[in-house]
Amino acid sequence: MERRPGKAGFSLLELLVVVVIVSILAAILLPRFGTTIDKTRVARAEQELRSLHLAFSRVYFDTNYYPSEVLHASDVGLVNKRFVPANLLELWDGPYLERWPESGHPWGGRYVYRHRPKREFNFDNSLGNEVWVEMRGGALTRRILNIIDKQMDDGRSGDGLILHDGGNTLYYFLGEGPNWGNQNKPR
Ligand SMILES: [Ca+2]
Ligand SMILES: [Ca+2]
Repeated sequence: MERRPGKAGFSLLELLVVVVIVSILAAILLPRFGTTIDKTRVARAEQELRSLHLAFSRVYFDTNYYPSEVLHASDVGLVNKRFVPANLLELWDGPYLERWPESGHPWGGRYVYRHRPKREFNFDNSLGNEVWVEMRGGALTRRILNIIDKQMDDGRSGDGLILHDGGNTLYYFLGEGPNWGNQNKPR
């Protein structure tokens, strides 16, 4: 049988070339693909944080108070008014948000509303009226939180209006003011 060295050798070479090209492409494209996913998620998280900020600012503007924290409740008074005190029901002009992001943030954890003392967010010298939203848990990493801090704040984890620690929780400052539960205390 006549051997066709040219053809057989070329096929092997072709195969090798294809393998090399595929590995190079994978090396180039896979990290980019990963970054693209991150960018999309980062954009969604930033949009959700801004929506929450706006909604809480509007409910504060209307009722003169921020909602109180409610244990185990996600929506504390932006969508549903069941936690609004009776004397403020007339001022509540919601819903301020179409729905609370129940499915959580883009990396699988939750958004949590906080109204409690936080020294780092005490800008009015009255400790205890600090209000913020936490983005916590899931597959959050220090890198993701750094990107968000850079894009929405000052890029420093321990300073400014966005703080984060350990790559697991982001604290997003919303404002300062009394809440529905302490509306009789001095402002
Ligand atoms: Ca304060
Ligand atoms: Ca910061």
